[in-house]
Amino acid sequence: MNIQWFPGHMAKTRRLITDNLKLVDVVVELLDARIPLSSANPILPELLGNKPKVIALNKSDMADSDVTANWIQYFKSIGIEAVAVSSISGKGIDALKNSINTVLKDKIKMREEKGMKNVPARIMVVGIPNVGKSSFINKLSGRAGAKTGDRPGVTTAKQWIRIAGGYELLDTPGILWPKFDDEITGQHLAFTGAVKDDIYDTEEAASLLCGYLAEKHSVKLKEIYKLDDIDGLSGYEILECIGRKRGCIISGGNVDTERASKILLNEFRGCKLGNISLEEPYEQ
Ligand SMILES: Nc1nc2c(ncn2[C@@H]2O[C@H](COP(=O)(O)OP(=O)(O)O)[C@@H](O)[C@H]2O)c(=O)[nH]1
Ligand SMILES: [Mg+2]
Repeated sequence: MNIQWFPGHMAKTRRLITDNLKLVDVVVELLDARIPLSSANPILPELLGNKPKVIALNKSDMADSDVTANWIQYFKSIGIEAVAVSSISGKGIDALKNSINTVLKDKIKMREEKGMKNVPARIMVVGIPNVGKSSFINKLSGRAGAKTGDRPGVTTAKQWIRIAGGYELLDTPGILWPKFDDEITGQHLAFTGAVKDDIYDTEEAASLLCGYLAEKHSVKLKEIYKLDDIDGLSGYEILECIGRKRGCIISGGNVDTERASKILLNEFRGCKLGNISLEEPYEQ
């Protein structure tokens, strides 16, 4: 599932997206609502030029809804249409269609004036791996099994999926790479499971997550793992406390921090600590 982004892949991806862009009226950029900055591709704006775009903040069911609302407000303030969606529940899909109509308003009007009625608005979905592109395409199109290409740069016959309301969706999403060179981005991708624990080792990711949670969500962290005083402890030490509470003990009474790491990361990703957004607008 994980894609290694070599320069060759990146060049092919660029070309593929640029080619497909010519066929569509609007692009839906899928971002993870919990990490709208880290789940964004750095060169997308350059690829898109002035092609109309709508941002879908996906996995909003896992994000802090107040923070997501702030993000939508923020994007609005810089002239970008954004909506919160969940590709699991289908929440926000209708709002997304409205946003597409909004950004295509002039184009639709122009087509009508030329007597071109009922021309479907053609949509392409783009996003980094695991952001939910296949799930989103399936939800938007109301079809069941995922059958979308998951390899970058692989050209397949283009299929258009008809969607109620006068749209056609390209069944192959554009798969973009995340930012590689930013440490915080890497951490946020690792915490949310967007990358399969391969840019950080599990213990490093879990220790960093403990540090973050102790700083921003200490009440919840202490409650869920029944921790006493964690003031002044390092992320790794907190991880050890969590391991001890969860019975992750190896011979000699030491904590199995590897197991504790997996527990914490799984529970964080499963929202056991609540709906936590890792990134907020205006604090960049
Ligand atoms: N909770 C939640 N999970 C989602 C959502 N969208 C996708 N997922 C999950 O995220 C993972 C990656 O989704 P997928 O559609 O394969 O992502 P893709 O790699 O971008 O095509 C899967 O486990 C999905 O079930 C969503 O809106 N909410
Ligand atoms: Mg996919």
